[in-house]
Amino acid sequence: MSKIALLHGPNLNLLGTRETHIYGAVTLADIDARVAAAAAPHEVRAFQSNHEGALIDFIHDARTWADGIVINPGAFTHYSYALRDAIAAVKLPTVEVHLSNIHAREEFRHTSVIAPVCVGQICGFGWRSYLLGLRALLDHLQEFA
Ligand code: CA2
Repeated sequence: MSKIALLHGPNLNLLGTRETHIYGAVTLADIDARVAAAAAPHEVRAFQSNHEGALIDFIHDARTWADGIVINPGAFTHYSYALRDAIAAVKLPTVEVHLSNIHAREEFRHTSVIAPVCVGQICGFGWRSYLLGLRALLDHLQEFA
């Protein structure tokens, strides 16, 4: 069985309470529960932080127990070279996910500095982006790990 680290970046703890027209009405706890249910019998350990360093620490620690990472880096997607370096350093297969279609939004969201160190990126499917990202990661692990 695989162990999956599920990471959520800044402000995603507010999901379901504000900006529901963009991000949907589903809460982060709902997403974690849906991902965990879809992943069974694989194990998912979820973590959200508004702090870059805390996300980086979690990624470093994941090196000791995880087989792969699903991450929604939030706005860090667009500028955090530190998060990118952490993902590259641990060498765990990583799938980047986004609720919204970042390529159809403001110009600054079109760039991901995280995507080049990921297996792939899924965006635009609301909370289902997480399920698609999980499926893609599990298939990748089965084929290549
Ligand atoms: O579409 C996504 O999943 C994003 O990663 C969400 C980030 C945004 O900065 C990225 O460009 C795309 C923002 C997350 C903010 O989440 C909120 C949730 C509820 C209320 C306010 C913000």
